Amino acid sequence: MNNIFKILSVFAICVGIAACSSSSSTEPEVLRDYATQYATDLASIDTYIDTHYLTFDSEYNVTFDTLLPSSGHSSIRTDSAFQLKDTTVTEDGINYKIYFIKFREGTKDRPTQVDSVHVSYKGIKLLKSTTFDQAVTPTWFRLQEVITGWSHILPNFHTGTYTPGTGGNPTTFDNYGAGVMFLPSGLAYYNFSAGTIPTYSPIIFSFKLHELRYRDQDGDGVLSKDERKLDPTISPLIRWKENPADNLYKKDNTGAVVTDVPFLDTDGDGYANMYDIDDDGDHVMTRIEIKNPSGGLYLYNMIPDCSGTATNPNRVRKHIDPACH
Ligand SMILES: [Ca+2]
Ligand SMILES: [Ca+2]
Ligand SMILES: [Ca+2]
Repeated sequence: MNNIFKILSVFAICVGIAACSSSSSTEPEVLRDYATQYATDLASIDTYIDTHYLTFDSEYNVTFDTLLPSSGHSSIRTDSAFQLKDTTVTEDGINYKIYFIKFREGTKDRPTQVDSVHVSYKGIKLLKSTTFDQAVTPTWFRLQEVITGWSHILPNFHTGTYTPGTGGNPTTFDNYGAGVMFLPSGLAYYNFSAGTIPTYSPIIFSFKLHELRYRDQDGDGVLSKDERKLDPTISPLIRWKENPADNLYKKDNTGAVVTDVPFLDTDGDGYANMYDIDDDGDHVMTRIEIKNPSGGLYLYNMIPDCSGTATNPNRVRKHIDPACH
């Protein structure tokens, strides 16, 4: 059962049509105050990581258990076999702390919050250390369609390499990003329950990021990751949540830390570039503007400026320069 998928799909539908079947197992409870619930969840998570330990094998399959004085293990917080990190994200007016562990960062591509990822994972109920959901075989899903916590943590990891299976042997994955995240309920299912997950449950996921697909939501030929920059003049190295250096990806082009990256809407028509087929509002579709001389589309890094050159890394690319037409 891939609950992470199904529950959120139901959730999205419920929100979209504002009426849900009363027989649905995901019928929400009365909404609690976010700040109060977060304080409760964070206390539970802090207690858990001080009173439990984890072990992992060479494939980063993770097991959690209660820490006993005689067990010879260290708590999740103090274990030197890995480092417990945390990051702060803002949702619903709350600055949520998310603890996570990066067993391995991965070596290849890094997703943004709007891309598709191919992951295997295991979801664990915080208070009982029992598994409620898992996908041993990697599964595809879109980060915009699953619980919020995933879209904040997965962009900290990279994919790895893989060898396609031949002669009936399965594809093998290597060097992929692998980790664990501890999510307060406000970044998970909050007032929804499903299966064995009660409402208002903080939960844990271990995961492996095997592969990703960069998406082009508006089909204009520019990948969404390249349409979400803070500013068209920003260094291409500091695109949104793409920089390999953890401490850089949340900074804008002045070096200031940004907590929430706004959508870039070049022509100010209310449609963000990643959803706008004419980014600069010059009535020429982006897809037409980025055609190369052989009739194909320029890769983002090759799109020239109005003068037809692509040498200046900080150039304003022609499809977001209305003066080009
Ligand atoms: Ca696009
Ligand atoms: Ca627009
Ligand atoms: Ca245009």
